[in-house]
Amino acid sequence: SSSKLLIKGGTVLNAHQQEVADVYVEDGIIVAVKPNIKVDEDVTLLDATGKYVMPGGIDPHTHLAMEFMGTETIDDFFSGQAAALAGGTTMHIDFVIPVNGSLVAGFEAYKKKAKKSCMNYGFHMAITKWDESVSREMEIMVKEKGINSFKFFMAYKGSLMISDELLLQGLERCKSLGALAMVHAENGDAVFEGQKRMIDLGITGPEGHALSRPPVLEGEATARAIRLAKFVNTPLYVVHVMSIDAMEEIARARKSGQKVIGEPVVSGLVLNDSGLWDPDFVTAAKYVMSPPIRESGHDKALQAALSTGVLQLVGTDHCTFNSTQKAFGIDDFRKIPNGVNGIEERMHLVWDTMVESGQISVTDFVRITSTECARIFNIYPRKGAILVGSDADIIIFNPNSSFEISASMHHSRTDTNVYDGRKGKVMSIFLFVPYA
Ligand code: DUC
Ligand code: ZN
Ligand code: ZN
Ligand code: ZN
Repeated sequence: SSSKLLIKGGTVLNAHQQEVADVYVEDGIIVAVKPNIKVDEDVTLLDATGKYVMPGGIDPHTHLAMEFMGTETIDDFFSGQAAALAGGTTMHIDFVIPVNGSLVAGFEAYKKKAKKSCMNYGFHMAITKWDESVSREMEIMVKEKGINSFKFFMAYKGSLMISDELLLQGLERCKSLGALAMVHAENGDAVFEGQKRMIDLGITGPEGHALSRPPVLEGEATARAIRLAKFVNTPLYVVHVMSIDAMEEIARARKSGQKVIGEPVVSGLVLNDSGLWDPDFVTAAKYVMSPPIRESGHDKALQAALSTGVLQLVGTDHCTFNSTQKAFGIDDFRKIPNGVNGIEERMHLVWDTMVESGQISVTDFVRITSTECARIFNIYPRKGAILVGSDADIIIFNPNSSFEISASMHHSRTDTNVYDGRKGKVMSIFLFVPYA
């Protein structure tokens, strides 16, 4: 038997157009998109009149079941994906972390973690050190495992950070394999000095985290990565663009014709640090992520850059730790596990911040939350579109009905939510692909 569904009368949104049409789905694949589709009686009918019908969100940047800073993220592939689905995101791309320096071992470990999955996912690979064997294994990843994007760390001195010399080798390797190089761009040496300064001044609380790694260090590393990518002549993807400083470097490079992609994350677009550093540790520590949430002004500038195409898609860096885990850093902000939630809230908050404010159109919303990610990572038009032949990862969005985001209602396992009290739109999610 087959599953058949007809979504009737909604406004179908794609990145390239909007139209009032019906969407007919069989066995998880979109079979027809046009007005007034007639079907047999065994077809399930859904009335979407007055609602938007659009491709499910794709989050290009998540960390589920990741071991990091002496602990493991509280959301695994089940709870993280449940949260994603509840918020209209039907696919995400997570970062494989190598095991004992081995990419292959890391990949196998993540395949195991991902057995709990209830939706499609993809993988990038984080490069946590650099040597000949990593370089060799990159080829296996690209040719045999389907991983085509590699992230290098310019921060996390003493653990993940690599030197410019090694970053150059990594960029060269990406170029020769036809893979996309990604960077976490903060100057790790300077962050290390900044952290010492804060501790010497007796600033040990969560506010010390932000003060120790200001926007200038993100701007410097972003500029350096862009120039090194230019020297090698290979495209660059800058993850979690959190500051005007970094965004302006990306704008300049793109204007000159260089292939640079900038990914802001929801936290950088909608939060700023005024009022964040509450004297209560737990209240403040939940906001600690890297790069840090910036002063007021960066948020609005990143929104503007997204609306003009200087930045192209929105991720989350969903990386959740509960209050007990955050408390590892109660005496020293350097030990607070870095990361905030967002996989469940991204679609809501981008809609609220960008569409409701009139900064982007409803079709742009689809582009920056879904289509652009599918294009960059080679999964379009199977994902990221409501087109004949695409996967039926479909969301129905009611623009006239809201709810309040809260830690008590969310689906993530974490006990806090950095978006508490904000508004989201009511939506339904339809996923008909069998996920084995
Ligand atoms: N930043 C975070 O906040 N968490 C995960 C890793 C990172 O770079
Ligand atoms: Zn629910
Ligand atoms: Zn990062
Ligand atoms: Zn990340």
